[in-house]
Amino acid sequence: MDRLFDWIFWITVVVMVLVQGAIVVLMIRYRHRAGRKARYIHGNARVEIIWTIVPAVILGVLTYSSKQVWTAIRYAPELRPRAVKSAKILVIGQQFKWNIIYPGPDGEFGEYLVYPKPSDLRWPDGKRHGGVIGPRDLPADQVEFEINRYISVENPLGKVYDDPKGKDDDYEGAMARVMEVPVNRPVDVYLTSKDVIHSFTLPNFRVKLDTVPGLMGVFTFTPTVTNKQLGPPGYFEIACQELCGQGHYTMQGRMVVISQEEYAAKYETHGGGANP
Ligand SMILES: [Cu+2]
Repeated sequence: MDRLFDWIFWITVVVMVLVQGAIVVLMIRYRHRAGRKARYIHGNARVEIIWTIVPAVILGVLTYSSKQVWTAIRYAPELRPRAVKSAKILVIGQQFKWNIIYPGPDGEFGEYLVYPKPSDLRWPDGKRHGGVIGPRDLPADQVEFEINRYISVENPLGKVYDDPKGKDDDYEGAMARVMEVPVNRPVDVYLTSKDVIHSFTLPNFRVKLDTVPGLMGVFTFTPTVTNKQLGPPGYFEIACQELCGQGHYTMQGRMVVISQEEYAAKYETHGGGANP
């Protein structure tokens, strides 16, 4: 992708120098002189054909190359061989923090972001809140308070606790924690949002994608060096690149690339407790 950036940059530089240079030369050559009259000319078909076809070919090549980069980033989970085991991470954006969730040994996420409505017979987690089994049983002046409490305090991720896929998920302490990924393994980052549109961005890896409420996006990248090998500052920045509210500028996170063994021990062994 960096090669593509370089190509676009240098093509743009060359075109800019040619066009601006031509303007300066023509301005000087045809500056005002007393007694000189303007001459009218018709277009030159051959020159016009050339300056249409050349940019068209350049744009065609750039489009084709961009499409390949885009496919590698966005469709890797479907296109790679089955045998390749990626590391999956679910990121839920919310004002103004990133929630980082690992799928556990089964490699699959449970369901999240399920929240109560005032008309619901039962609370989504099957427990009692506000002393009743469902928001429908609450008086009108209390229901908003209880639902807000559920969303912000009781079950902020809206986790569905009885989803079998989610039983082994590593989700506790998800909010604003450091995201850890294994080196030399494709990392699939699944992205969604609890409230507004954010944009999950890893500037060092040239990948970013909006997190949209109600939608699940995914992109893939492969780190090639651990933070231990790189030295200070010992982490990569996670940024939000969508103006998402007053605290947008505080919505930073950290990502650390660790060894494959360390990652497997921490996030892919049963109970997640193999590491001391
Ligand atoms: Cu944000």
